[in-house]
Amino acid sequence: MKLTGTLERRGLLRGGLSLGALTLLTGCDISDNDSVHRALAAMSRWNDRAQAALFGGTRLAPVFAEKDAVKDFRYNAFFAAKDSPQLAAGDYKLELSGLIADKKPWTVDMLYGLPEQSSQITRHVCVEGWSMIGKWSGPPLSVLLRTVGADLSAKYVGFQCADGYHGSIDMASALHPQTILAFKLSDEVLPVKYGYPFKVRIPTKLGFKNPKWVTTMYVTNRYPGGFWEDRGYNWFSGL
Ligand SMILES: Nc1nc2c(c(=O)[nH]1)N[C@H]1C(S)=C(S)[C@@H](COP(=O)(O)O)O[C@H]1N2
Ligand SMILES: [Mo]
Repeated sequence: MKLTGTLERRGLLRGGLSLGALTLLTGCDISDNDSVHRALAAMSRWNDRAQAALFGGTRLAPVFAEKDAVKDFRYNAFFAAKDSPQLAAGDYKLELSGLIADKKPWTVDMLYGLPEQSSQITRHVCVEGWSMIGKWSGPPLSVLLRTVGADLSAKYVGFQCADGYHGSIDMASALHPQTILAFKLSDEVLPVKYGYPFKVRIPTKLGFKNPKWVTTMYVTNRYPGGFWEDRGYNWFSGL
């Protein structure tokens, strides 16, 4: 933490590194695309770890008043809303894999019956340049992780979705009190296009880190990446 603190003060983490600084640090020739790419990827992974260490898992996202919550929420995915996966309560199952003791799949009834359900009015921020305040309700993801005997000392929780999307978060973010399984939006059962039967709502992270239509949850120590992360977005993407 001492090193990251010093770097933070020097503005290195906040401001990013210039190409010149990158050359000095890595000794790589910046006219060579491959080595620049490798160096940037290494820096980015280091930055993810630094951000995770700074985050620590306790900082809360701002919450808003009931009147601020937008009812007609904006839809986003890498395809049109009409093509959203239609998951039916009757045959839906959340599959569990990886470092989880009880891998029995979960039905919608079982999920919706989880205790400690509460509401949050928070801001969703999309990297594509829009943000919106909404009201989501459901239990903390930590309740499910504890109930199924997930290894809480593992590094990552990953999600696979019915549309082929996938994503992963650090364990501290997975256990964060505001990280919830959102079963409702604006006090109504989550509509199909917003991720029915649930979206993992993580107000401390950018919108793309909030997976919808989740069909598998897994716990692992091996870096899982994600749909947008594999295309160059920053993995930690904290707010
Ligand atoms: N399965 C899945 N989840 C996803 C996406 C997606 O394309 N597929 N898009 C992400 C992005 S970029 C955003 S901004 C939010 C949009 O959520 P919303 O439709 O509830 O506003 O979902 C995120 N989760
Ligand atoms: Mo997004």
